[in-house]
Amino acid sequence: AMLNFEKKYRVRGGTLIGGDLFDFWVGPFYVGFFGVTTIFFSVLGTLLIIYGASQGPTWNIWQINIAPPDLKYGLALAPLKEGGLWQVITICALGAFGSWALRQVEISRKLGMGYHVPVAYGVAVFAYFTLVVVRPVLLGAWGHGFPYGILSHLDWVSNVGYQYLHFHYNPAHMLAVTFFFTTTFALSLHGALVLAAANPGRTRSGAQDVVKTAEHENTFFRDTIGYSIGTLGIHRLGLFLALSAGFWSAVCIVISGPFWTRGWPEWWGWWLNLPIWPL
Ligand code: BCL
Ligand code: UQ1
Repeated sequence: AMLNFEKKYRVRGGTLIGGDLFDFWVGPFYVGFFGVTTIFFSVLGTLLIIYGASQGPTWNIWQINIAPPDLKYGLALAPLKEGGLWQVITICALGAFGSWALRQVEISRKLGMGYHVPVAYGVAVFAYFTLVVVRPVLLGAWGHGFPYGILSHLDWVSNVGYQYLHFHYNPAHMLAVTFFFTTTFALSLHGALVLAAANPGRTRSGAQDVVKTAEHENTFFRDTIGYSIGTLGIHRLGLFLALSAGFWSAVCIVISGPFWTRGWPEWWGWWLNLPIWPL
């Protein structure tokens, strides 16, 4: 079923590749060339994960693990059951994530919108790409990628964290964590403010009040903290905070090893070494 206004937006064109060949919808979903490649890589990747699980010791969903190759394979292809599967699954994942981003671009073009959505999603893909490609390549072995499994990837994060003694001292990790927390704080303020304006309750005479406007939203924050960033501004701030969280996450892991090999607490020696401290 199509909503009455949908037809107007279901325009041909805007495709990046293949012209009209894949320019079609299935039910409510636009497919396109990159819809086809997304499905291809997702299905293949998922089947390979299930196959990998079948070759492992458990079907316990928490314990299933598909590990990257041993470090001895360096940056070469490994035998399928010794990390090769992880390598092919990684290619499928990147194929699917890249296809998904390009499908977002095609839909943005159809609708005459900016590319903000694919750019934002691209930052999450960039963080994943940094974990499984950039850092392993810089360190010289695919074995530095993280294993695919629920508990196993948590173990990897813990182990890699303690390898640098105390990951909370990683300055880029500090920024990433702070941006993640600030993002949730900003979104909670925004969600609360919008709902408060949209659900005004009753007036003092007991009648149902009408929905408030952006002027009331501005006034709330001017009364509270003397500043309102505005209805467009809060969305710009939210995008900036969220993208910064993903960006600094990628930075914090790519510098761990390729740039700094000792404990992160020790990195702060630069501070103690400033020539400003009395003997
Ligand atoms: Mg730490 C990383 C927070 C303690 C070691 N840590 C991170 C960051 C984040 C964070 C900043 C992970 C988010 C990220 O990369 O997003 N850490 C954090 C916090 C604490 C913390 C808040 C805390 O103590 C309160 N960390 C510690 C302790 C260390 C430690 C001190 C362990 C002992 N931390 C590490 C290590 C790492 C982190 C090591 C990292 O490698 C990681 C990091 O920065 O990685 C970059 C980015 C987002 C992504 C990577 C997701 C990408 C998603 C993709 C593109 C799409 C997926 C689609 C999906 C498959 C589809 C599913 C289909 C659905 C079912 C429909
Ligand atoms: C805000 O100022 C604003 O503009 C009216 C919003 O738009 C609806 C908001 O959601 C929020 C949270 C604020 C307040 C934010 C800051 C940074 C002062």
